[in-house]
Amino acid sequence: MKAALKIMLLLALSGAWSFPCLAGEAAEVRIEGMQFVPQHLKIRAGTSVTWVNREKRNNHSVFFEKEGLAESDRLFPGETWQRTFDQPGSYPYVCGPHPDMTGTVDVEP
Ligand SMILES: [Cu+2]
Repeated sequence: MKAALKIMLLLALSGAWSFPCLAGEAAEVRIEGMQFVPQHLKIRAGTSVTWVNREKRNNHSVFFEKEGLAESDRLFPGETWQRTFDQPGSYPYVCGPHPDMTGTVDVEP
């Protein structure tokens, strides 16, 4: 019994038991070094993704151009932009002023 408790405690401490809740999850994409990090983000449906501009000077945007959505406002250093993904699918995006900056959000059911 004591050993079992010890193992449970170790598992809890190691993070093995930290289950993400499925609804209302949050994820973050950093913008730094002229890149979206991570460039390919995998999330569950219902997750809100926040893009954070971690640059010192450059401003960027988040533009889901292929969906025909409006480009986000320009994100200056320290600013954020958020979108919630309720439908499964693959969502490619670019940075408006820097079309070479690309990223994808893959939304799983
Ligand atoms: Cu950019």
